[in-house]
Amino acid sequence: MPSKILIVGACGQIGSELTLALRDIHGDDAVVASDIKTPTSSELSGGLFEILDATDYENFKTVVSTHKIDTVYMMAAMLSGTAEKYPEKGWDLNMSSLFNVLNLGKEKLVGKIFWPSSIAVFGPSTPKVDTPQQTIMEPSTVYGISKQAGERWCAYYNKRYGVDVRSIRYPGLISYKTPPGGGTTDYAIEIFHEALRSTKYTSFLSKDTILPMMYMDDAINATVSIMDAPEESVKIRSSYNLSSVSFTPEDLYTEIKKHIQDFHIDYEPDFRQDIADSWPDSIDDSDARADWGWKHDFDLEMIVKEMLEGVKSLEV
Ligand code: AKB
Repeated sequence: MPSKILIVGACGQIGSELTLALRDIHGDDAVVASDIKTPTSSELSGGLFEILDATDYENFKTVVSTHKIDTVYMMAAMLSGTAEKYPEKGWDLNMSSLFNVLNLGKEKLVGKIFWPSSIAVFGPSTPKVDTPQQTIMEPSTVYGISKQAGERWCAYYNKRYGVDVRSIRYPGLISYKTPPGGGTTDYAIEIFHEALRSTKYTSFLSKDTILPMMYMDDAINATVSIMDAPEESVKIRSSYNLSSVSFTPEDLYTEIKKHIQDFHIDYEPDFRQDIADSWPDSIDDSDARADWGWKHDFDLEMIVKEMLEGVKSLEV
């Protein structure tokens, strides 16, 4: 029987693009999108869709059995900036949604699971440059703590119950189709909208804050690749480091200015500066490259070109 896929958090920044990519690959009937709210994007509402509260195990079980789901992508999460405002809510959502999906795996109700981790698992005591796969991890944010704990639970469920769970530590993701929600790296998306809307952007991170970033198409490719990889080649069952480019707000501004000369930036760092300062500058992802053949396509120049065209197309 062909595998049937459930995407949880399908209306979010990654979930929406992942849904479209998986429908392209496997066909509309093989992919069920779900979220706690009804989709606003007409593209997403075209295919199979279920309202699903990821913190409600019974709700999960019903959707999984109704559609005979085999593979789940658990993309619902509260990101770093928002979780600092609502620490307990962030912890509850991020952990209970993960436990629900891991328990579906433990009960053999689903086969394969994808769960996203993040560079937020690292903290101020982590080596900042070319951060290794295995290193000191003392995250200082609620989001990072939940992702680090989540990684340990993934590895535990894999070892103890044989759950085939796979994960990636996403860097800051850049995309234009669906707005991000409450992340520290969101400046790198807002800047494009402001560059095209007005001639000025005020960055909430300082000009020299370097962070690992990635274009959404690369992130979707990585997600599909790790899920397609043979089980034995996914050797790390906590989460894989993943990297493509690292840049600062000033680097991004300079690249955008090559296309829009009359564009200005200023800097007013807010509470997210501390979060960004606790994260790595760059990531060593050689395990992902060696184990399941990860490689990225988009550099900063290409990202800027694609983003400007993409954001412009939304305004037509
Ligand atoms: C965030 O900024 O919270 C996310 C992340 C790096 O996981 N984009």
